[in-house]
Order: sequence, then C-alpha cells, then structure tokens
Amino acid sequence: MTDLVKAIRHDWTLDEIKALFAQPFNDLLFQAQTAHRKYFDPNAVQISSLLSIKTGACPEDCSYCPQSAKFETELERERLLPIEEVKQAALNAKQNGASRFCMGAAWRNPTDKNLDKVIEMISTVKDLGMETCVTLGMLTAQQTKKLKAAGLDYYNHNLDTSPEYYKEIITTRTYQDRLDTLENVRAENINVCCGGIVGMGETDLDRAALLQQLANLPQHPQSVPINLLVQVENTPLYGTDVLDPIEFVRTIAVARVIMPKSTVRLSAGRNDMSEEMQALCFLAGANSIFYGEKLLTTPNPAENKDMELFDRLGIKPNAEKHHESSETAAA
Ligand code: SAM
Ligand code: DTB
Ligand code: SF4
Repeated sequence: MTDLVKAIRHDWTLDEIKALFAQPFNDLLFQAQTAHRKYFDPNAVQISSLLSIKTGACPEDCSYCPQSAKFETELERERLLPIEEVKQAALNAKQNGASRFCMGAAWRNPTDKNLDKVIEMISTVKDLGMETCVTLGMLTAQQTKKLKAAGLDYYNHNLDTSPEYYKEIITTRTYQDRLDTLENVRAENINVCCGGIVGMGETDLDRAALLQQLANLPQHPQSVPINLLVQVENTPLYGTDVLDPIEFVRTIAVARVIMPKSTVRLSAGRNDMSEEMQALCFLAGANSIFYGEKLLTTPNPAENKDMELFDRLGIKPNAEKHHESSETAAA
C-alpha cells in the first residue's frame, strides 16, 4: 500500500490520481479492495430504486440527456406525478427489496409550489419506512432548509464531468452553480449523493479530474454514483465511442481508493454491461446499484436478473455497513 491511500484526504493532486489510474490493473484492484474492506462489508450492496416524478420538457441542454426539450427524443413528456402513483411505485420498490427510493424531476430547479408537492412525496415514502432521495436540479438555501425539515435523507446533484470538459456538455448552467447547490445541501446536513458520467468522449485526464473534484469537496459525498453514459438516439452524445470496460472498472476503483468511506454506486449503464463486468465493479469497490427495470427513462436490468447475479456472487442486498462511523454522517 502506498502512502497515498492511508487517510481520508481532501487534497488530492491530479498527478496522484493519474498515478492511481496508471497502475497495473491487479495492483489497483487490490488497493481498492483493501480500502473497501477497511470500511465496509465486502459482500454487501445497497439497493436504491428510481422513479421519474416529472419527465421530459426540461429547459436545460445537458447533451447526454433524453429529457432536454432541446433534443427530439421519443420521450413522452409528463406532468408531476400524482402522490398515489408515487406511493404505489415506492411500495413496489420496497416489496422488491429496495431500501432507498429516489425521485427525479426534469427541472432546472423546482418552483416553490412544486417543492411543496415533492415534500408531500418525501413524507409519504418515509412513512413506508424507506430512505428518501430526490434530484430536482438547483436549490436555493431556503428550499434546502424545507427539504431538511421534511426529513429528506439524500439529495442527488452530480458534477457530471471535469470542470474543463463540462462546457462541451452543458451550456445552460455552470460548474459553479452545481458546487453552490452542493454547498446548500451540505450546510443543511442532508446526505450528498454526487458523482458523474463517464463514456461521454472525455479524456483519461477528465475522468481523473472529475474524481479529484469529488474527493476534494469539503466533505466526501456520502454516495458517489458513477454513471456510464446511456446513449439515447437524437441526443448530441448518441454515437460517442464506447468507453473501454476496463477503464470504467478503473474509474470505480480509483473512486473507492480516494473516497474510502463513501458508498460508490454502479449507476446508469448496467444494461449495457456483462455480468462479469459488473462483478469486477463490485470487486473494485462499488457497493450500491440502481435496482428496477427502469432508471428514469431508460432500461435497467430486471430485478430477478440482479438477484440471480447477487446470489451467484454471494452478495447480500442492503446490508452495507460502515465498520466505523462515517466521516460525514448526517444527523
Ligand atoms: N434535472 C435534474 C438535474 O439534472 O440536476 C435532476 C435529474 S437528472 C436526469 C440526474 C442525473 O442523471 C444527471 O445529472 C446525470 O448525471 C444523469 N443522467 C441523465 N441522463 C443520463 C444518461 N443518458 N446516461 C447517464 N446518466 C445520465
Ligand atoms: C444518477 O447519478 N443517475 C440516475 C440518478 N442519479 C438520478 C439517473 C440516470 C439516468 C439515466 C438516463 C435515464 O434513464 O433517463
Ligand atoms: Fe434537465 Fe437534468 Fe436532463 Fe439536464 S440532466 S436536461 S437538467 S433533466
């Protein structure tokens, strides 16, 4: 083990992160597995289910996203879902074995009126005994306080890519806007779920720089989703060269090494991955997945396929526990 990976750090240099990536694959995986075993049960994976509570017609221009109004995707746009539909979806997710229910809305930011409706959804899902997560776009400090008061467990807001590559991907909001929302969420002591997307045509350096941004936040996000781009027809990124699966596994492993106490989620893109590749991701320290046949708008492996895979790997769903109290556990 090198000195680089001894402590929880927030001062990672790009050169150090590049050096972690550049190691022989087996050395990197050994390092990641060692870090993982220090803080987590190595055979436990947390499972979260997703629901799109408001689909499509989004004013933003994120070039990976089928929900942007700027691209002619085949998506049916929908209004904010009625509370009964949300409750039923959460109940199904719970019955299928999910411990956290994540609700996503295709908004640049929520209006105060819509936020009140989402707060009702959060209370309903909490009453079912599930953890709650929402992703609604940018938040003001005031809105964040309301979410905290509602008992929200996690807020998902991704940095998506490196600061340098970001301008090639989104023009309608800045990297700093994202950092500001993350700051609001942290200030309210809501658990932060923040990661990015790879396979968008970025360079090796961009992937290292994304992980550097995440690890050098004032606190490591409690949850770090690593998404592999789901290529959707008529989005600008459709047709991008597919990322080498080994590079994807390396990205998970480096995230695990530099954010050892965070839950690392093998997120979007599993539908395009072999089971062997997913097994390598778990070996590299991924300990969470999105579970259920749909992500927000795109397909995800069927529940029984995931359970079969867990069975073959001896993985226990939803038993992921820190060996020590988390660096950043929210109240
Ligand atoms: N509209 C809100 C926002 O962008 O902050 C919340 C919902 S948005 C769909 C949540 C995240 O989903 C994005 O930040 C992005 O990281 C991820 N995402 C969207 N489309 C994706 C795709 N095609 N492949 C992989 N991840 C995607
Ligand atoms: C995250 O990092 N990935 C999820 C969740 N947070 C909200 C979203 C993935 C979306 C994939 C494309 C879709 O299904 O629309
Ligand atoms: Fe809108 Fe979020 Fe999609 Fe960007 S990622 S277009 S903000 S729904």
